[in-house]
Amino acid sequence: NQVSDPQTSHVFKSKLPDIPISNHLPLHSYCFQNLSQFAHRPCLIVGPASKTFTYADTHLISSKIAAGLSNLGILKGDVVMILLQNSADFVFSFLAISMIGAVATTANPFYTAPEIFKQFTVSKAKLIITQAMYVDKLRNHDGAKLGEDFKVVTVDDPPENCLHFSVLSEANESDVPEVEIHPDDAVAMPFSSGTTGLPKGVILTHKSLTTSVAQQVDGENPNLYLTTEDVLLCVLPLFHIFSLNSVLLCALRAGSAVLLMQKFEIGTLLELIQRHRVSVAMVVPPLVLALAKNPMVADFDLSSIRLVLSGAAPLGKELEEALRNRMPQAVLGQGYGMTEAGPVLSMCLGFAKQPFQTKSGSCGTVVRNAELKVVDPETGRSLGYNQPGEICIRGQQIMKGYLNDEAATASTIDSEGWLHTGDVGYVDDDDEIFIVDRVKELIKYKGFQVY
Ligand code: 4UW
Repeated sequence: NQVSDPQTSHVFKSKLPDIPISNHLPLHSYCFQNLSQFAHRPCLIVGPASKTFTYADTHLISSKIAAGLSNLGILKGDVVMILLQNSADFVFSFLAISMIGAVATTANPFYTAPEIFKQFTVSKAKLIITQAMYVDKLRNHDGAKLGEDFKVVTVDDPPENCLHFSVLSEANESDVPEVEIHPDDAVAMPFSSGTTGLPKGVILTHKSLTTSVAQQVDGENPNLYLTTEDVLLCVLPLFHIFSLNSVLLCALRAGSAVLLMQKFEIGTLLELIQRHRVSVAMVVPPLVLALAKNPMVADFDLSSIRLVLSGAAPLGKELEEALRNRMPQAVLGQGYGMTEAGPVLSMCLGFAKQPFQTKSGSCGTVVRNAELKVVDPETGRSLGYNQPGEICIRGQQIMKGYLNDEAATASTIDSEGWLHTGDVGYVDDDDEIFIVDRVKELIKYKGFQVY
């Protein structure tokens, strides 16, 4: 699937045909486009108590929160920080922010106070949705006063000067303001250091995220085939784009159920997989290690798992084989993502509705409706099959740019629209991508960026 292009001699495409993508829709409208077909099916299952919200519940509560945010003065284009572990409130808040045309900046609650405050200041967030235990990280920085210069809403008992989440969740859903959302408006702003320097705000638009989700789960033969019968494991943190996009948003679009776990604990994880018959597990290599090697796994029935998708860091062949021995019924494969790329560049075609044969160690094939090339870092020329170079991607899913950082944007997305990943890899004869190295400053610990 290598095609000629006048400017670049080698461009790789998916083996799946391009499809029409509804990326004119706002993200929440796109995700809920088929809602009437599964309104009464489970959408969110919150473990270990297993409280379940249907699709109709999820849509209604998100609409109430959208109205509540608007009542608190949040307008189209304003930034709201979500500083939460995985929870139903995270999901409702994210969708609500989309509904009013605001922008969600998601942050890791385990970051230090200065790290959180940097993201908060740079993104100019007007409001933070968090838990009481993290509020101390938000006090007394650079003179910005909690409750006066910015508002804090907590999902549990609010500390001094904070509001309770019920001010949002008990609002009247008919008060959601009518806003006109353009496909190029920002909806999410995760922070990433990219190929160089400190973390920067990555502007992901409605168009970026709808395109990315469609590239995965839309079409007659979706690259990642999910159904309303599937239960997806959501233990990876939703503040990271992998889980937000490839678990939550893809599940919502397809009508699958999402099993939310606040944190990773092997015993609880295994018990929940067994109890809820989890069918699709999105994981990172340290989780593959636990599933492949932990002796407790033998005590649980994991036969419901039909698909394991690993990403965010390299997965060794040996580890992949070890997991295959434990879960012979499941298709194992990888996805390759980067926050700035919207995020998915490639995904295993073994996950398709009509699957392809794939090789272990591969990061999948470039997603449909996108172009990928491999560039020689010395000469800038694009390379053919089996020759390693810097991986570049082009398509409507990539970020709009970095917030207030034209220089970093220009050094990442070139004048022809190619996003340079800083990853070194090659495409083999079967169009499968193998990552071999990085030419960027980034290192990763358990899939998290360390800059
Ligand atoms: N193998 C080797 C991989 C791989 C990898 C990523 O934190 P960020 O910016 O973003 C991510 C996103 C991962 C992701 C998103 C959606 C998805 O479906 C999926 O598939 C499972 C994965 O990690 O870090 C980006 C950097 O992480 C490395 C690579 O260096 C990339 O530039 N990376 N995936 N499969 N390395």
